[in-house]
Amino acid sequence: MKMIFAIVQDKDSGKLSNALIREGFRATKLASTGGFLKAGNTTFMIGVDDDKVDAALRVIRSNCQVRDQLVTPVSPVGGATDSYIPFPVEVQVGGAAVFVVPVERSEHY
Ligand code: 2BA
Repeated sequence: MKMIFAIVQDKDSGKLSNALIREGFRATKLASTGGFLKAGNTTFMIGVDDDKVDAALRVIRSNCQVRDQLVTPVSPVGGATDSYIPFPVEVQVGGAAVFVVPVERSEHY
C-alpha cells in the first residue's frame, strides 16, 4: 500500500475531490500553506493499493492546473532596504506536488 500526498491549489481542490470519489478513491483533505508563497493550498492524503497508484496519479494530473502567480518579495536578498523597490516576479505553481510514500501497515476499525 502507498500513501499519496498531493499538494494542490485551492482552486483545484473541489474538482479533484469529486473526481477521486467518482473514480473510487478514498481521500482526506488538509488545509495547508505553501512555505514560499505563504498562501493557502490543499493537501490530499490518498491511501491506495500499489496497483492503483498510477490510476490515482492520472486523476490528480488531469484535475490540477498549472498557473502563473505574481509574488512580490518582501525584502531584497542581502538586506539593503533603503533603495529597494519591490518588483513582482512570476512563479509557476502546480498542477500538483506529489509524494508517494510506502505504508508499512494500515488498519481500519
Ligand atoms: P509554495 O511553497 O508556496 O510554492 C509555490 C510555488 O513557488 C512553487 O510551485 C514554485 O514554483 C515556487 N517556489 C517554491 N519555492 C521556491 C524557491 N525557493 N525559489 C523559487 N521559487 C519557488 P510548486 O512547486 O508547484 O509547489 C506548490 C506547493 O507545493 C508549494 O507552495 C508547497 O506548499 C508544496 N511543495 C512543493 N514542493 C514541495 C516539497 N519539496 N516539499 C513540501 N512541499 C512542497
